[in-house]
Amino acid sequence: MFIDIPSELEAALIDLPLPTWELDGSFLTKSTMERYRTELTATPRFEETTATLRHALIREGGGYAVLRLGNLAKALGTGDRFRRLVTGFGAEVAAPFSPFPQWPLWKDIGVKVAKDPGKSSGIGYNAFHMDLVNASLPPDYTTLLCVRPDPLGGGLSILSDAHAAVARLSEDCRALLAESAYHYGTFSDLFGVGEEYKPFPILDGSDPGEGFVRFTAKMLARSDLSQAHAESARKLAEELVRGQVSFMLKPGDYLIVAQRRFLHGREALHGDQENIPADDRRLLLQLFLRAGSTAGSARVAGRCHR
Ligand SMILES: O=C(O)CCC(=O)C(=O)O
Ligand SMILES: [Fe+2]
Repeated sequence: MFIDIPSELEAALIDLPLPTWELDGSFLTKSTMERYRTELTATPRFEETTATLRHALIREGGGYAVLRLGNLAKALGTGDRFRRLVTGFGAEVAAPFSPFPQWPLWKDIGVKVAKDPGKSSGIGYNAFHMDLVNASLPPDYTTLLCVRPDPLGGGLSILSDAHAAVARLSEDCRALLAESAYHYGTFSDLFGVGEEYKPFPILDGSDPGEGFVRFTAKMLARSDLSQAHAESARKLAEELVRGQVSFMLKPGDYLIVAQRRFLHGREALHGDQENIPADDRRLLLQLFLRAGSTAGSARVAGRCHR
């Protein structure tokens, strides 16, 4: 689901100087959200564009969208002015926040050649997962803003409808996935995402769009699971790959993923990343969104939930 920005909106946004944002703890303040909304809704076709965006995220079978902001990135660069506009778009979906104390709001996902290649910032295949899988309240949305793609052409984004994948599994397999028998990773010092959840069930019986399919395929290689549980997790991972879509994010593309619906990951970067100067390497910026406490998400809830 790719959403282009109408040219009259682009032109207006290029001339719109949004003020610096303020944080209240790890969340964007309500007053910043209101100020951004007031400024942005005065631009032509902004509301219709964000309505399209919200619909892509909550319609049946939906759950991700890419806002194409490349012309804005070209005109403004990818510094503060551009980031304020993108934060304003994010805030129209749900409340922006940072679970990581060391990152102000946006977190850099660069390329670290020495890191576990299968993890964030690694150079390898980043298998299907949800972000903050081992938190009791993971972010409702994870969002990725592309500053620079891999200059060697790798790093396709991959997405898969988690509930559709689960629906293709046998009942026995689903019963195993509903047991509190899975764990992954460490947990410390995180804001706004509840407590550590360990062990957790992958399935909690809720409907698409409501509960999470609490899964990361990274647990297959990195967590000690019983044979039966590992086997059912492997089957889910296979179904996710069977149903995947993949695409290359271009500079200025803003990917928003509803974590209650879709899981995400990344194909390996290409070639010899060590030989790419650090300033030319792939760079994404990550921002998380919490639904339920904003006018934006209230509008979503009003239209599509009971
Ligand atoms: O590198 C990417 O495209 C995705 C990274 C990711 O999913 C993460 O850091 O959580
Ligand atoms: Fe991720």
